Amino acid sequence: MKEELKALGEEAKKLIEKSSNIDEINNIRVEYLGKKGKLKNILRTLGKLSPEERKELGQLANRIKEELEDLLKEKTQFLKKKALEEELQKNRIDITLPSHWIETGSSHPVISTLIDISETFVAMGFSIAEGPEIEKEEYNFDMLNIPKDHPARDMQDTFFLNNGEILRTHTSPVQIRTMLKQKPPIAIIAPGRVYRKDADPTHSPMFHQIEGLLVDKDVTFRDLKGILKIFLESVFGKEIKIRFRPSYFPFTEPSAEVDIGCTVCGGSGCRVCKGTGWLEILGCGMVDPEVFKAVGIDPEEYTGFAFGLGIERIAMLRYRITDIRLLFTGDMRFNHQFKGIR
Ligand code: FA5
Repeated sequence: MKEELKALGEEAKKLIEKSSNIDEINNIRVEYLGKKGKLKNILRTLGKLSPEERKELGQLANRIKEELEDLLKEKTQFLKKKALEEELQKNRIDITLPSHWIETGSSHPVISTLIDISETFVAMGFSIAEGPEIEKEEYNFDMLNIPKDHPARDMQDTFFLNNGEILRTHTSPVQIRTMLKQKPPIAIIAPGRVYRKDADPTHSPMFHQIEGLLVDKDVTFRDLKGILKIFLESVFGKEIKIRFRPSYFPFTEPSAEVDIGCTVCGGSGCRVCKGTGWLEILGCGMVDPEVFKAVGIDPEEYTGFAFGLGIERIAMLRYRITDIRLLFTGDMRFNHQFKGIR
């Protein structure tokens, strides 16, 4: 029986050594050390032996059992480690490989400028109004005190549509639309696209304007100057040079145009400012009584100011862009230069 036990132990050891996965190990454990296993089977027959032999064989069986348990444990750990290493090897991630490049977009300089300007006016209490780009001549011209035969119509070369409507030449018709549906006090800005037959380094056939309108009792030209100064300083910084030049618009009286010192050349003269050192960025003035009459507001009771500024011009001066057409070509090399500006 002693030989039988030893042979069983050796047999199990060889199997453990040869085993190559956890399932095999588990099977060996059940087959040799389990309740109905081979070792237990031999031990069951111990009863037939003398007490001395029983003791001796009992001790031998325990030794073999402990030895096999240790070997099984050791092999299990070895196989688990090996399996883990194989798994890691198989799914290895090379962290030195370059990652996928995700191209991020950026805000267009015209849109960033439009948002910044709008936010400055909203912070001063103006709300945002909108109007259509396809507009009635009546709102774009007539009610703004520009009758059909008025030479001022030529100031803004117009695109006419077949249905008798036009592409709005400025955002000023939003003044009319607002005053027709809202009674003073009014404080609005109206950003949007406008269209004119116009094309050179500082003029584009489609461009953006922001209209401003403030109507209340006792509004003066001083209020207009103050608001525009706050706005220009917030966009260009306190050191910006500003000048008000007397001008003419049929819908404002008195009227002015505002120029700022050319930020591209610093005032010495360049292509953008056409050698003058100044660039015109907006038109403004006190709302003409004729406009108030056209929308049913009493000019004896209310006064107001209005302004209209060109966003592209402001973006050009802000980012030192020398040709307005660059803003609309969609050339990614140009657009990418403005990443992160907003
Ligand atoms: C007007 O359009 C008036 N509606 C502005 C106004 C509103 C005056 C309210 C008084 C009261 P003007 O045609 O000057 O005015 O245009 C205003 C601004 O738009 C200009 O100062 C200029 O900055 C910009 N602008 C004009 N034409 C173009 C163009 N073709 N491309 C880019 N910007 C332009």
